[in-house]
Formats: sequence, structure tokens, C-alpha cells
Amino acid sequence: MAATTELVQGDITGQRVDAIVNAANHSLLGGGGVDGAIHRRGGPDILAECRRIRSEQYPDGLPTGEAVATTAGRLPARWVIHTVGPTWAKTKDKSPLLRSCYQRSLAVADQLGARTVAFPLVSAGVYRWPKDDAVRQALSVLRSSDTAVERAVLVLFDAATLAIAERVAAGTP
Ligand code: AR6
Repeated sequence: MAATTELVQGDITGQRVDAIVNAANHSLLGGGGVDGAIHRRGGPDILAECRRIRSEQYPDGLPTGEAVATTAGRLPARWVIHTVGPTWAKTKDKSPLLRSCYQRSLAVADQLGARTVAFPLVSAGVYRWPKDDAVRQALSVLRSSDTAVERAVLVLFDAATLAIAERVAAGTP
């Protein structure tokens, strides 16, 4: 069955869900945006686990579109699922990779037994993906994927992005 999807405005690090998804990069060693906020608020245990995953499973970095889980340190969630979105490119359609971030994150959530999962708008910050299309891709995967996750929350950081997401969710251009 597909998860019920919700749109909320806020900071993903405060979400009271089983797992939150991190918009990470190949290195898994932190960065700005959501990634920076998660490591700042979650504390050093998350980074230590990321380092172990890098050295044991992904010496060349986590590929774009893949996802891996760590515990969540001091965050209210139990797990962080780290995924790497594609950078936006005008001349190349990378949407299968963006969709894969949501698909693989749901698969990891299922392996963990997570029933509630919060997602940021992957690739729509530093990686410059247009926000309306980022929402479109996210919702189309979340609404159609077969998963044991019951509640998928798409967290929009500010009111303007929430308004875009509500418009896209309602199917208006
Ligand atoms: N909670 C929810 N959403 C947030 C938060 C937050 N705390 N902070 C930012 N956003 P980004 P990307 C929104 O840049 O585009 C990092 O350096 C933000 O407004 O976090 O996938 C990584 O290490 C935007 O709408 O992720 C990578 O190098 C969305 O979250 C790179 O950025 C995603 O923005 C990944 O870039």
C-alpha cells in the first residue's frame, strides 16, 4: 500500500517521526542545508556512523539516488536515512535519479521497520532543482510506492515553498 502523504512547514530536525531523510552528498561527511542542520542538532554519533559506512561499504562515496541509514543521535527521530540527490541540469533529465532518492529511502525505511518518515525537498536547495518540479517528483513517488510506511511527511522549510507544494499537490499549475 502507498503511504499517506502530508505537507508540513518547518525544520526537519524537529520532526517526531521514526525516520528523517537527509539530503546528503557523496561524502556523507556533512555539508550545508538540511545536512548541516541534521549533524549540528543530532550530534557527533551520526557523523561517526557515516564515516564507518563510508569506509566499510562506500569507499568511493554514496552514489546519487542511493540511500543508507544511521541512528539519529540526539534527534527526536530514531533513524536518519541519508540520500544523495542529483544536481539540477537544464540540458539533462536527471529526474529518475531524484525519484530514486525517494524510492530507495522508502525501501530503507521498510528494512528498518519505520512507519513514519519525514522527507526534505531533496535537491531543491544547494543542488538548485526547481522547487515545483521537486515537489512533483517527490509526491508522485510517495503517492504510488508500495511500502509499509504509513505516513510520509514532506517538510517544506518556509511558507513560500509550502505554498508551492500545496499548489502542486492540488494539481494546479
Ligand atoms: N529542514 C527542512 N528543510 C530544509 C532545512 C531544514 N532544516 N534546511 C534547508 N531546507 P539542501 P540539496 C530545505 O540544500 O539541494 C548540502 O550541503 C531547503 O530550503 O539541504 O539536496 C549537502 O551536503 C531546500 O528546499 O539539499 C549537499 O552537498 C531543501 O531543504 C547539498 O547540500 C533541500 O536543500 C545537497 O543539496
